[in-house]
Amino acid sequence: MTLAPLDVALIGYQDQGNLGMGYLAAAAHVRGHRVEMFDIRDGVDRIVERFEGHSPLVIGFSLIFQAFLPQFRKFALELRAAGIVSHFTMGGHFASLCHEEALAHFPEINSVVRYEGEQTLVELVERVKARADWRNLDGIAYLDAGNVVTNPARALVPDLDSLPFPYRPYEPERMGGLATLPVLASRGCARTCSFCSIHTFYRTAPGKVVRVRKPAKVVEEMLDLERKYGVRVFLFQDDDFPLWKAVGRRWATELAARLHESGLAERAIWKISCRAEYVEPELFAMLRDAGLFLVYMGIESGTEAGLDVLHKQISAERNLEAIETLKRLGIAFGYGFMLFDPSTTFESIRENLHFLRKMVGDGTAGAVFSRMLPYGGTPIRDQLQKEGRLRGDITRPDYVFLDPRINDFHRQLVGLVRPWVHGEGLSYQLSYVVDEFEMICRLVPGVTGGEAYRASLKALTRQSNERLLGLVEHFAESFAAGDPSVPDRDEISDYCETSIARLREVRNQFVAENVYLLRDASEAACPSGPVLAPQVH
Ligand code: B12
Ligand code: SF4
Repeated sequence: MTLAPLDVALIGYQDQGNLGMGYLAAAAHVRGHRVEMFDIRDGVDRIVERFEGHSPLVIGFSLIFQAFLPQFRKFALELRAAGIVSHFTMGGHFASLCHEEALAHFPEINSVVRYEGEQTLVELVERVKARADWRNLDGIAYLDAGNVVTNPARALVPDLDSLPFPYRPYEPERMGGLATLPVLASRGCARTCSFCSIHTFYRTAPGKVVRVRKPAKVVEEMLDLERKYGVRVFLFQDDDFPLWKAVGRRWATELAARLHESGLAERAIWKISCRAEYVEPELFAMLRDAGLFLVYMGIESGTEAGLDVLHKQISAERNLEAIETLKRLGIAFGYGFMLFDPSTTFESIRENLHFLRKMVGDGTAGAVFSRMLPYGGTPIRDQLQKEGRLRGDITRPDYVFLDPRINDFHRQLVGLVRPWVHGEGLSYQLSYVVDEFEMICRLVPGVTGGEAYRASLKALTRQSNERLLGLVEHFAESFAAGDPSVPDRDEISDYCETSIARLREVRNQFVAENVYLLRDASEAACPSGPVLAPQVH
């Protein structure tokens, strides 16, 4: 059967379901437009094939990460070479905040849609469809004879509940065999961390920065996802889950009450990201009883100087207190931590390692850390530029440290700790398996061997963390003292590989012991057939 040609094709990364594209597609659908979403990794040929001989009116690129800009441009040029004549547009944080740079590096694009794109995309498609002039639309920028034209920014969506639920034409990803999908309860963040593009994105556009959905609508969407896809694990992707002050507590109390009323509190679990100062024992005990199982926090630094440079507006002690509270309440946690920021010294590295030991030395989560990167549109990037310390380019925004020895130290350390802290490194695998176990404990009653498994995971994580943190500490000390020797890379790789093999063994044994229970839970969760907890490979 040949379908009508597409009005809009949205192209981007679809990991964990891309909510930005889902919201855009839904907004265009309700206005009667034919929209499909494509993962850029499908490649030009497969995507063009799915256009069935017709160029869509508009192709919208969703640039979630600025480093992908050259890849998106190459992709667009290949589409053109394949005869696609659509209007090309692009949106996302970088495109919105640095539209001039985006247009300079991708001059073939017809327009950029800035900030929240639902309304602007719909109007753009309608103009293109009617062969009307789109150049005077609010919310866009474009090149006119090489000059950037920036139209007035469009106001943020005032009422998030006025938006249709995101379009999700895909199978949910699975953890422990259980279906998971992302949801949003709010957009925006009231804080002003110097390295973050989220607050600048929402503050630069006119309108209220933080907007929160009604708990009833959030639960309605969750029930809808449970019914359609058997979702048991909801990942809230809010920039900062709305728990701030009395108003946040009231909102959370209503959400919890509605989750209990609907029965979801007993059938489903959920994860949030939030600031550490919201983590109060009573509030979080209530949220845990309504299904909260995992909290991600941007801890970022264990030194007051680092927290200051990053403008986190919180103390290291308060961050630790939040972690301790979560541990006591039995809620799993993940965190972001920037061992390297523009203020880094050997002394701050030492203090940060001490902090990480306090936080995860007991093996409750894998030790992870990164280097702060100066993304486009962030205050710290502007500051570094003023100081003449900004380096790199769009794909690799970077800066130099004040102590030049840290530049060399960082470069060497990155190679050494890669087996732990790259995307599939040991620390992340440990945390993944710990989170998966927490999910299983909450959703699959009656598993056997759980306590022994938990103890093994904790012991493996503790050993790994100690090895990693010890390595960084010794290397930093000897490097600072002028010792040129570097730890043995092969030994490190062997250690991480052996630990991953051991983790796999322990995990697969637990799965094998509980195979029927897990299969039943997965079958109940998935209307389209059972999916067993995958083995760790
Ligand atoms: C969920 C999330 C993820 C998820 C899911 C990603 C996905 N496929 O959607 C995962 C965990 C996979 C992820 C991974 C990464 N992420 Co991420 N992620 C987020 C997060 C927290 C929420 C995204 C979201 O759903 N927002 C809600 C929707 C509704 O908003 P939106 O995406 O902005 O879309 C709206 C507008 O931007 C606009 N728009 C967007 N695209 C388009 C396209 C068109 C055509 C139009 C018209 C409009 C438009 O309209 C949308 C609707 O209003 C954001 C922070 C944030 N607030 O956006 C970071 C964020 C986008 N991630 C970020 C980063 C760095 C990454 C990683 C590179 C991390 C890493 N080191 O691996 C990877 C890259 C992965 C990839 N392959 O793309 C950065 C990007 C920084 C930058 N300036 O480039 C952000 C901004 C967080 C931050 N401040 O550090 N991420
Ligand atoms: S890092 Fe988190 S708390 Fe800070 S501004 Fe960004 S979203 Fe808000």
